Amino acid sequence: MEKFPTTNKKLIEWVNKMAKLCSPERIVWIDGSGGQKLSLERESVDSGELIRLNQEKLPGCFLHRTAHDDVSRTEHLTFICTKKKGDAGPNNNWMRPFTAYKKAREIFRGSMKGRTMYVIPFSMGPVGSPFSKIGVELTDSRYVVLNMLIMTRCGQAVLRQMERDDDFTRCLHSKAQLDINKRLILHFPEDNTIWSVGSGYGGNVLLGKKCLSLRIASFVARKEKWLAEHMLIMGIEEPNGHVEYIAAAFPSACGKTNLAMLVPPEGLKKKGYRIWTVGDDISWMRVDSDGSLWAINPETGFFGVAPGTNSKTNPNMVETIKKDTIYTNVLLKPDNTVWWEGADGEVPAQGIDWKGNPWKPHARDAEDMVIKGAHANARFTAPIMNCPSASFRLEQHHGVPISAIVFGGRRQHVAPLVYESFNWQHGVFAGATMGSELTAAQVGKLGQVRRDPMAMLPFCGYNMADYFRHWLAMGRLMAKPPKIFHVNWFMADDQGKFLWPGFCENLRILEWILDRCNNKVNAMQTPIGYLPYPFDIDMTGLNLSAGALEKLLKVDKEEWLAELKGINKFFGGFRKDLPKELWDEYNALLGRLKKYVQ
Ligand code: OXD
Ligand code: MN
Repeated sequence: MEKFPTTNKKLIEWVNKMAKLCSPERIVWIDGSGGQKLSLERESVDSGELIRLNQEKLPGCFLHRTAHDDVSRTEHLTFICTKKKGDAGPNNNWMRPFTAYKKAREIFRGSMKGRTMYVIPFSMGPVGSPFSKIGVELTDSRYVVLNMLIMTRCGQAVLRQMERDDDFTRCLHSKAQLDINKRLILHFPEDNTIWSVGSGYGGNVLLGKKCLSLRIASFVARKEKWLAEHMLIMGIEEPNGHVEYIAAAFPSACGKTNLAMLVPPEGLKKKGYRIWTVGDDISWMRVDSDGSLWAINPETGFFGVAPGTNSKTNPNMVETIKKDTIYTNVLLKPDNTVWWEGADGEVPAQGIDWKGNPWKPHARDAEDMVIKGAHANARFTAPIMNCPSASFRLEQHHGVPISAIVFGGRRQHVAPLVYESFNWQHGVFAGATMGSELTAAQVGKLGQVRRDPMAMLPFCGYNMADYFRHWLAMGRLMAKPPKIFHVNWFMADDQGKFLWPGFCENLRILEWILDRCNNKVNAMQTPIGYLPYPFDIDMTGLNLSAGALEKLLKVDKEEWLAELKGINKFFGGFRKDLPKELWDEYNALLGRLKKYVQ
């Protein structure tokens, strides 16, 4: 009989039951101590799971390589398992819970033979905060344990909390044989349970992240009347020293992480602006006793994309990942440091690529394709506390008050640089119709719009029509709801050249957003919402091409009428489930556009 460091009966029974299924050689409880972390790192290096990097240049840093077919989230193997299919909605893959458990049980059976099963008690959000949720992940992967130690609060403090509050999300993970044909990422929201098997990739196996904090949490949030969102949270310190907070949702590859920790451009820095990073990926938001929306970032780390990260695109991240970081699938340089496409400095003359093969620049594979040193989805896992712009409010149990919610997409045309919605319901419509054009990096027709409401399409753990209804209801719960905006950093001219420089210059638009929240500036009323007067955007030190700002702030009637056709088709997919309010917004916009004289 194992000795357990807890008296929580539910936990003991569940660990015993899962151990019986997976047959590990031993069970180790993660206590969150530095000593245990050091032993795990040592064991991982000995077993080859991690490579210790140059400790002078990159103290506390390691490199991990995944299996070649296990490099990103596998959405087609990800399921929401509710009793009724309609509860998962058209936005999710669905499997009957009985079938899902049965299928996965066959893969889990004996999968940890000869291995250690680690028990990781973790808290999403500050331990003990009424905002937070507790989970326990069982895993046979040391890489998972070491990543979870960065991404979440784990160990003794959580176990102590569990003596008081015995409810928790049961998260079971096994690498099993890392076989893509025996890989399943299963969510059982009705049982508060997640089972992930056959993968070693972060998004599939760090179960506190997408699986708990978005898919399961969104399901719970609807019942408990709060919001679990795929959003960054950032504080913008204004010249008067006051910090205002915004939450923003963008589909993948639209620069969420870069925005969350931007360094103000010179002119705005001089004025006195400064950014405080609360989170780059997930926001849990509740209506507090003051009638406003308050947000926490449930995580304690970044799991960011390495390629393209450099001192120009994200200087704060470059600082953050200089220590205590786990790199995954990047290039290893001869001096035991790392590199990726789009990193600072010279392209190395040689190295070991993400697959573990010798690499030289411009080398080509059998299909004559250039071999990348790092995988396009190579990652780093790093503590938020290492970030120079880390917010001083990260540990506050009620989080931060949200003044504005910002939605955005990647659109060459149609969506102007920024617009403000007329009210909450109109803002929900803007979020629900959000979309991005496919880039060369994605499967599909170039330029085709993929709708990704609130950037939650792969992460909403229930029927998205009900999710929209929940968003509408949340607006009615708030005495002072945040204003909702839509931004588009990616407008292009007819040659496809970006009209807006993006990156740190985006702060100029956030400044306008806050000025609107604080009633400091007027705006132009257009059919799609309020747009800035060009003179209200601080352009000091920025030379845009002639007429660019006017193009960026234009509402093109014909383009919007065409856009509405796409929205009509998208809404039609939800049939009678779509809330009537969204059709009302659709019809109202159509009416305003028809009357619009440009
Ligand atoms: C992520 C994603 O990994 O959104 O954060 O795909
Ligand atoms: Mn994300």
